Amino acid sequence: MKRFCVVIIVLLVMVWAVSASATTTINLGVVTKPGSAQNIAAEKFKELIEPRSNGEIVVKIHHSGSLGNETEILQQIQMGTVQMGVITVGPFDTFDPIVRVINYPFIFKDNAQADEILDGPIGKEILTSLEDVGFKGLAFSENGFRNLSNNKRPVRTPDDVKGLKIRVMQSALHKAIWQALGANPTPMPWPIYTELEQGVIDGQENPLWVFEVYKMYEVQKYASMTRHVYSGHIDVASLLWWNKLDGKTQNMIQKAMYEAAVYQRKVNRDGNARRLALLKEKGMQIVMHPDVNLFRAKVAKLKDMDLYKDPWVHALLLKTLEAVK
Ligand code: EAX
Repeated sequence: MKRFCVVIIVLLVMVWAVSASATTTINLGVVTKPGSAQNIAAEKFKELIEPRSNGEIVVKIHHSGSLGNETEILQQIQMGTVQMGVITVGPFDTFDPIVRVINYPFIFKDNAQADEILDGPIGKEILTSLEDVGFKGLAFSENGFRNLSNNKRPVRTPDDVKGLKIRVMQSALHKAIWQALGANPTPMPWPIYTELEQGVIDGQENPLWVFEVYKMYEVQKYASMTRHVYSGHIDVASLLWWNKLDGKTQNMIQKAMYEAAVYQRKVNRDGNARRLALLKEKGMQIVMHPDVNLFRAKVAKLKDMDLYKDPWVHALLLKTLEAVK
């Protein structure tokens, strides 16, 4: 009897060990709530990879800031306590200044150009650079082109921006952009509904899906289609964790994340006309064609500022500006 029990226990331990080693759980963090651009990329990734891995990979999406804000999620990914994240480019700024190249104001004229650069060698160089700070960069999904909203007045030129209290992401570059435009920018992590509602800030800037999903139309009267920054997400994994995976698993993750990103970019873009109509219906006053050339002129000096002084960052910025000509 005693021997029988030992055999059973040994068997149970073996079963546990095999099943434990066979399942990889990916904890994936996003700051936003379901329906958001980040969540759509994360959910598509989960949907693609779980069946392909025959149940060996399980993706747990931690959303709505349950792991903290985007900077905090990135810190946990760096440490390896969280395996993956879909994170807006802005907050990567504090970790690796190279990302400022692709958040340079007005750098991409349209979606096709953003895709061409981000899916090409320049995007690859940025993803690879992130390895120096503990991230395995997998792909770029997107927030989209950012537009300004505020509660004070319609904005057509930089003069209209003067003195507006604008919330920006936790990024030195984004703060500098709005300083150059004459606003009074305040870096704050997402979400910001309460601050807008209470009037702590006058405005914010984000792509159209944010206006819809986070009901900006309830707390913001005016919007201007400034499209001042193309706002990507970087879909990242923890390098510490990544390096422990076998090559087959790495390829499977890489491929599924890229496909999820391509899918999400399309869905996001397809929704913009509908969102614009919704915002008008909700009573927002929309300036469709602000004088973008005046905005562009105000921020042109940014490329000579300290933000881009690292020789490698500066060189990649010039190369990218050349490539988009
Ligand atoms: O989706 O913090 C921000 O403004 C970001 O755009 C955030 O991802 C909201």
